[in-house]
Amino acid sequence: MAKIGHPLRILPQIDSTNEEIKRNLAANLPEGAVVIADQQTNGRGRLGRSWHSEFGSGLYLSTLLKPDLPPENLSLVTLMAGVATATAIQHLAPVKLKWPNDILLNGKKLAGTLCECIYKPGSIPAVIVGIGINLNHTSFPKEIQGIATSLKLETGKTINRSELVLNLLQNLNSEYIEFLQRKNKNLIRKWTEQSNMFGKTMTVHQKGKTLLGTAVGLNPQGKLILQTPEGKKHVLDSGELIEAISKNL
Ligand code: BT5
Repeated sequence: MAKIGHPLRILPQIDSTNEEIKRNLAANLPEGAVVIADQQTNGRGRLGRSWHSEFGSGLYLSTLLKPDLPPENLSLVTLMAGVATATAIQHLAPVKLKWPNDILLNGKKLAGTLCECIYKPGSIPAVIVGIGINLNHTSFPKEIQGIATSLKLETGKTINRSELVLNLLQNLNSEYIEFLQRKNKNLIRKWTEQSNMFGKTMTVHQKGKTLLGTAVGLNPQGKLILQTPEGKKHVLDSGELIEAISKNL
């Protein structure tokens, strides 16, 4: 396994760090390569959504992994990225993981991860792990003002991006080693410990229907299990929109 962070490129501006990695795949970009940008002009979220990436205020980072594992293990990469990110921030503020890819602080979104798998027949899949963290933003655009926050807004402190990057890369490395060793139970336990979703009531919009239930755990593939008031268990897909009914999820 290559060390995550070698090589490391820091760019003043790019459309999206995930896209930049993707563009370099054909040139045999090595596993562990990292791209960081001071600003993204087309930062991406999941499902075609965008990621607000203003100049100099956030951490916008992507890395390339090439895990030689069966495809069913790859769904856990998002949880791995979440655990590494939350662990890297924990000493600055009490962040919480929200399934599948959010990192919340005081109930607002502080960071998000975007993991993209690229399969090529006969070769190990390329997994691009993108991480966006709001560090020193003092405000957000109207559309996300009510849901987004930054470490500066919540703690009053100015965050040093380089220190956080070092911490994040160390955590990504150690989580990735465990991931390759298929210590999935460990990963799921760590994710669960850093989340406050469990035991809370929430609604889920699933194929045109609304489901009400309590989050009771993650299955071995890292999917969320929701239990309805009648005791029926549903396994959720990550595309489904979850809204907390309880506050501070
Ligand atoms: C995510 O998507 O949370 C994944 C974010 C990943 C961003 C990183 S930055 C480095 C790398 N390069 C990229 O191009 N992307 C990755 P999702 O769960 O779909 O959440 C997107 C939603 O979060 C948006 O629709 C907004 O509602 C909200 N949002 C957008 N920008 C935000 C921000 N800076 N802080 C908090 N919330 C934001």
